[in-house]
Amino acid sequence: MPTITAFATSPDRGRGLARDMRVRWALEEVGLPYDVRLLSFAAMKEPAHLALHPFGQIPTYEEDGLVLFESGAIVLHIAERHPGLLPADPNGRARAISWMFAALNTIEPPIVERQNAILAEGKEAWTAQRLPLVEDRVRRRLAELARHLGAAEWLDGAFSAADLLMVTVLRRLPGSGLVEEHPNLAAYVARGEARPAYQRAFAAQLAVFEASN
Ligand code: GTB
Repeated sequence: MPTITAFATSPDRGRGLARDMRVRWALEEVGLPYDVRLLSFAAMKEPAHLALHPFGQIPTYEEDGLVLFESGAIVLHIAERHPGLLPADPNGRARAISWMFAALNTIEPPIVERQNAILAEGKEAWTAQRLPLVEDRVRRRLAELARHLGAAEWLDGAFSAADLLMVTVLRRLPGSGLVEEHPNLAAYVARGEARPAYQRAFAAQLAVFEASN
């Protein structure tokens, strides 16, 4: 049984915004039971955890002597070894992997930049000027994504690890109204969240937060 790591007390207060959520969801989609080791912020920076994760973060993934970090790599590892998260045909699989990278490499960076502008730099005098620029970068990517998605249910055919990652990335804009500017994107996120595997993963991380309070 794999073991993953997660925040002992998540700063998102159980809203499933930290990156263990995407790993939990992937494990639930393929029906793989898992253990969770909860870490404090201090424990993440101690040698025992740094031996698993060079940057002292969550999530990590341990299974039969294999240690992985980076949520995208972990989800890809799970998807490659268990049916249900990647198409069987090689071209469809390659396209799904392109979309996994797009979620993490093209869509997530401006979203993280916006989050940093608000949470880490919100008190700086220049944030009021900079934030609209940062939000425009997010808007541009969301408009492009919405145009690609159109009326489709998922990014490329059946639900895949790409949708799993993209939905978790889009969920990092709570209360901003940015996703809601595109009704098809809002419906896409809602479709992801309605999946039974998502709901089990969400409930599991929420239970951790509730137990810590
Ligand atoms: N690229 C890595 C990956 O995809 O796995 C990034 C991992 C990462 O950023 N981990 C964060 C972490 O361990 C948690 S998820 N941070 C502690 C540290 O760096 O010391 C990022 C996150 C944190 C909190 C919220 N939130 O409160 O809403 C959302 C997302």
